[in-house]
Amino acid sequence: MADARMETMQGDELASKLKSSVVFKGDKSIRNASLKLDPKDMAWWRDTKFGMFIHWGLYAIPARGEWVMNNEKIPAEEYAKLADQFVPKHFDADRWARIAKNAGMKYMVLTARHHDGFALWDSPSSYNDFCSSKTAAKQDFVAEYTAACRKAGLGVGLYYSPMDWRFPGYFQPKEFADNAALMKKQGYGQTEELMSKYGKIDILWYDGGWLAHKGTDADASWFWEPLKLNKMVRKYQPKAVINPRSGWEGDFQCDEGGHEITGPIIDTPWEKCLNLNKSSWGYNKKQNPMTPNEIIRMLINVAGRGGNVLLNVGPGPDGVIPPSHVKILEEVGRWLEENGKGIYGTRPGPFQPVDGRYCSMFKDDKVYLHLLEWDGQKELILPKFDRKIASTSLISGGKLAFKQIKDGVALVVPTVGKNRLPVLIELVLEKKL
Ligand code: H79
Repeated sequence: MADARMETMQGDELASKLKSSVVFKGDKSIRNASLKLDPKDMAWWRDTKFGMFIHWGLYAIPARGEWVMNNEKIPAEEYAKLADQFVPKHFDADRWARIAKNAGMKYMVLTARHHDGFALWDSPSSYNDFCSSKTAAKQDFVAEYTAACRKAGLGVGLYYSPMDWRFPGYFQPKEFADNAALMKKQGYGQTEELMSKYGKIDILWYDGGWLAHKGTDADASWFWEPLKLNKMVRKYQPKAVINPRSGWEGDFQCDEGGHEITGPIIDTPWEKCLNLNKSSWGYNKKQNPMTPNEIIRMLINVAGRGGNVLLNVGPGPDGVIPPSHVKILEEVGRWLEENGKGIYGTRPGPFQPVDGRYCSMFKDDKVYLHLLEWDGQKELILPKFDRKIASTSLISGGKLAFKQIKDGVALVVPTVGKNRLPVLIELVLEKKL
C-alpha cells in the first residue's frame, strides 16, 4: 500500500494497519522478472477468490495425515506396500468438481505428488515406478481430474512436491550426492510430464523446495535451480500462475494455516491456504472441522486484504470427500450465492479493513462492506471518502440510511442479531472507482 494512503488513515483503520498476521516466507526467493506473469494474466486468478485444495494419496489409508511416513519413520519399502491397497472404488473427479462448484469455488489444486513420492498419474520419470498407473489402482488420476476441472469450468491446478522422502539424498544431499541427483532428475522429469501431458494447466503449486527439512526454499536453490526448472515450465505453460515454493518468487505469495487474518490490505497477489479439517491436510480419522461461519469469515478477511482462499479437503482412501465436509462446503456455497457479488471480481478497498469489525471491497461503481461484528450502535462511521454515494442497501434486503459527513460516511445500521453476522452492505457510487 502506498505510504500516502497511510497518512490519511486514522483511528481503528490505522491500528489494523500496524499488525498484519499474514506471513510470507518467500521474501528471500530468487527474483526473475521474465518468468513472472503480467498483472493482466493474473487478473482471472485474483477475481476467483476461492479454490479447493485436495490432498490425496496413499496416506489416506492409514488416515493419520500426509506426514505419516516421516512422522512414524515408516521405511520406504514398507510404505510402498500401501500402493497394493490403493484401489479407490469411488474415485469420481466429476463429483469433486461438483462439490467445489457448489461451494462457490472457482479452481482446484490436486496433490499430484506429495513428499512420500507416490505419483497420481502415469509417470515414466517416477523412481521405481511409484505411480498410480503402475500399481494396484491402474489409473491415471491426474488425467481424470484435469478433464473434470475443465468440463466444470474450474481453473486446473496441480500441486507438486519435488522433495521425496524415499531418497537418502534428500536428507543428506552432499553425502549422497548421486542419490540426490536422481531425486532432482525425477523432479524435473515429473514436472515436465505434468506440464506437457495434460493440456493447459492454470496453476502450478510447488511445495517442499527445501532440503533435509531445513532452512527455506530459497536456501535450497543451489540444488533445485528453480530458474532453470521454471524456464522449462514456461515453455509448456506460458500463462500458468505459479506459487513461490520452488525457490523462485513465483506469481503470488502464500500464507499457510488457519490463524485469523488481521492487518491492512496487501498489494501483491497472495493466497491463504488452510484445512477444512484442522487435524491435517491428508485424510485423518481425527476430526476437527471448521464451521461454515469460520470459513465465511476467513474468506471475507482474506478477500478484504486482496487475497484468495485455498481451502483443503482430504478425500478418504476410496476417493470420497467426507460427507460431513461436503455439508459444510454446501453451506458456504449458499452464503456465496447471496453474497458472492461482494467477493468475486472485487479488489480490496477503498476503506482499509478494521480487524474483527469490517472489510471493504469494490467493483466498478459499487463498494461492498462486510460487517463482521456489530455491537448494536446505530451508526457506523466509515473514514473520509472522496466519492459521492448515491444509495446504500443491505444485500439481504432493505435500504439503509446514510449521510456523508465532514469526517467520513455515517451509515445507519439496523439491529443485526449476532447469529446473522456477517452482513453485507452495498454502497452505490455516483461514479466508478
Ligand atoms: O501439503 C501440506 C503440508 O504437508 C506441506 N504443505 C502443506 C500445503 C508442508 N510441508 N512441510 N510443511 C508443510 C512444514 C512442516 C511442518 C512440520 Fe510437522 C512441523 C513438520 C514437522 C513438524 C506438522 C507436524 C507436519 C508434520 C508434523
